[in-house]
Amino acid sequence: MKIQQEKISDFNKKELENHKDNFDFLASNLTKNGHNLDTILSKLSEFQVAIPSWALGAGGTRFGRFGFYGEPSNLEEKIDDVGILHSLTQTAGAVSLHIPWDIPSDYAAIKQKADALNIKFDAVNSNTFQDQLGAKESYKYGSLSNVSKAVREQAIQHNLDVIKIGDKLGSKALTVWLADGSCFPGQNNFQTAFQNTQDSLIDIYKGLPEDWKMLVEYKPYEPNFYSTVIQDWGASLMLANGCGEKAYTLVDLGHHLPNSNIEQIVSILQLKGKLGGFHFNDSKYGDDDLTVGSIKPYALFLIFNELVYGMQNNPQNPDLAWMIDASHNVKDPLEDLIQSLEAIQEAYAKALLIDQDALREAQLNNDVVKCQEILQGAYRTDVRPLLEKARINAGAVINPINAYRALGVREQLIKERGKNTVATGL
Ligand SMILES: [Mn+2]
Repeated sequence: MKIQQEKISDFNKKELENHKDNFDFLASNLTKNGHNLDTILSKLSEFQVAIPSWALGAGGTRFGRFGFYGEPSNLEEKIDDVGILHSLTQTAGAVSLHIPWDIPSDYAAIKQKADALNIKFDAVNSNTFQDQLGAKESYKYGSLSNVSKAVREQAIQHNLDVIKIGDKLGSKALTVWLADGSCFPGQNNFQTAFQNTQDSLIDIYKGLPEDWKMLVEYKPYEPNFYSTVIQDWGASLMLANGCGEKAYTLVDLGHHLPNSNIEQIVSILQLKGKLGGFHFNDSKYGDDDLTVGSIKPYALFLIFNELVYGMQNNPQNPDLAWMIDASHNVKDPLEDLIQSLEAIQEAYAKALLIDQDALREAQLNNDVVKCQEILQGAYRTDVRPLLEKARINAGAVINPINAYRALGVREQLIKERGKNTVATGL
């Protein structure tokens, strides 16, 4: 299914008047306060977030999985779904593949399909947290950190294969997330596991093409509940530094212990030029993978404040790989992703409204109240008309959820794919 441009224009006609009233009111206030709307709008249009292939179907829990009708059952259909998201929002111009779930059977055809929908291939993700059918070695006790050299070699080879697949599609980064760790005290020697991981990552790093990055993702616990080899940003940064300048730390919002100051982590990583990628989601308790901005929107805004500061002040840090890493158990996955994309744009837009000069001055004067007023003044602004305007400028719809429903996208997908399709993934 492909959404035709004329349907988007028709849909926008119905909502244009309402949008214009709201936008004019906001625009005149912002302009009065010295903001350059064109700059903000073009930054919003440029900000593209990758959709991971595994988020297009229903996710599961440890207790069960409830499918969602009309899910994509192969890579072609997954790219079609990202195409739908991108035509409605014009902010989802990339897909992040997971190998072995998404190995193309025809590379040229897949590339052609993605090109036609204006979708790029973002970082590719390896998988050494599951055993694959017919694999000689098992990852039950770890992959890159395993005490067995044969297991480590199999896991290294898998990552090298993933790089080759990504390279054929035009990806420029490999994301490594390891489930490696231990469930009980004494099970692992921490130092051996860490050193094995470092050595394995160096072997993978040697296989990176010149213009590629390696992104090392961390997570404190789960599936191992006593220790994880790459448990925090410090471990990730040490491993990245041990590999070389093309290796970076990747921050996933859900991969922190409760109440961690994530904005401070991303800030310092950018100062050191070592923040490579970012995974968006939200959580109440742990790695809940809920819709972005659904639980802690102010925390997301504070993180964006630091990201915006870093993008403006840290040329030593490369452009980031942005991705949504969420899972959908009760919502239509595409509606959920539209809500996440909106929340990301909203937090970004609010962070762009922060008067950085005034904030710096208030900080220099130790005017704590003023600092808070500046941040919260930006946060309390309803920026939704700005996002609508950015979407109109980019040829997307004013209100993506309304359009998705009015156009009967899910009904059409069910008609095309049937009710019982199951997306590969978790
Ligand atoms: Mn992640």
